[in-house]
Amino acid sequence: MATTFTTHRQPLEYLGGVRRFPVPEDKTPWSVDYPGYHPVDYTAPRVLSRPVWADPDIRKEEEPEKPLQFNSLDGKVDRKSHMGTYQIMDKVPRNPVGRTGMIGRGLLGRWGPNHAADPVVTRWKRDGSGARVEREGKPVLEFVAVRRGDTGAWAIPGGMVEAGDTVSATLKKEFGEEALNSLEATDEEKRKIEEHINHLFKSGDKLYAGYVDDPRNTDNAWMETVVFNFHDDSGEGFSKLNLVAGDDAAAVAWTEVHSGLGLYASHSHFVRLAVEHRKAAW
Ligand code: RP5
Repeated sequence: MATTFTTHRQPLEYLGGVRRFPVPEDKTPWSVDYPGYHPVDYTAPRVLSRPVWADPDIRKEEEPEKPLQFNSLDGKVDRKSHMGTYQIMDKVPRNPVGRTGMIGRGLLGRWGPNHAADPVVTRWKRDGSGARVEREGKPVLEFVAVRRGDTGAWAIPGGMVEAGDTVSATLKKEFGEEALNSLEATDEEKRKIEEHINHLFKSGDKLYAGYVDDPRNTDNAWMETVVFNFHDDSGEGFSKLNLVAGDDAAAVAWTEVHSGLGLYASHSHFVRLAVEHRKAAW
């Protein structure tokens, strides 16, 4: 299945009550002239307050202490894009997919790519006798989904790669925090969770690395991710996990995979990639 990226299907109402400038589908690509384009300029106050995960406001600062090194590894911050070299226009990166109706960073901390990692954790759906359930001759998958606290949408329990962290550490950390509530576990429980995850996440298959059609994207800041599939073929491993929603997840559940899943951002597409990889029912 080909991946198609859009920016025009994102809701006009941005999280936090700001409204994007509406961009018609045919005006999304930068290659199309659009003299009437007046994007709203928005960066959330939370981002401007300079938490550790946010860059300085380089459009306003005459001389930022140390210029950001776009399209490269900038100290501990990876500013390279999976999409190739992105352009810098008027000091700031330009979304490689097209116009979003908003300039600034919105809710995102980094100018340019904001890197995330997404673990698609799967097992086969089984009936009471333990036999695999099939649909149209193909086995049915289940995956661990979380309900996001911000939009309320169901999603893969992924998260941002923090400066200096690796994708594989982020995959484990985010799954532990969002699906197993490791943040609120006792030291002994934490040790067990870590042991479990290290074992279960020992071998994963990379499904995707690239742009995410995330509702927070702007013309100057966008989400990218690396997606891995961790699959429990026997049903013996992951089934023992005690799923408890934690961190910014409002709920967590093993969820049957099918074509009607309406997940957050590009997550239905990522789950579909796992389905194709496992030759499962859709
Ligand atoms: C999505 O946002 C990614 O695919 C990932 O699942 C998520 C990371 O952001 P947070 O969940 O940390 O907000 O674009």
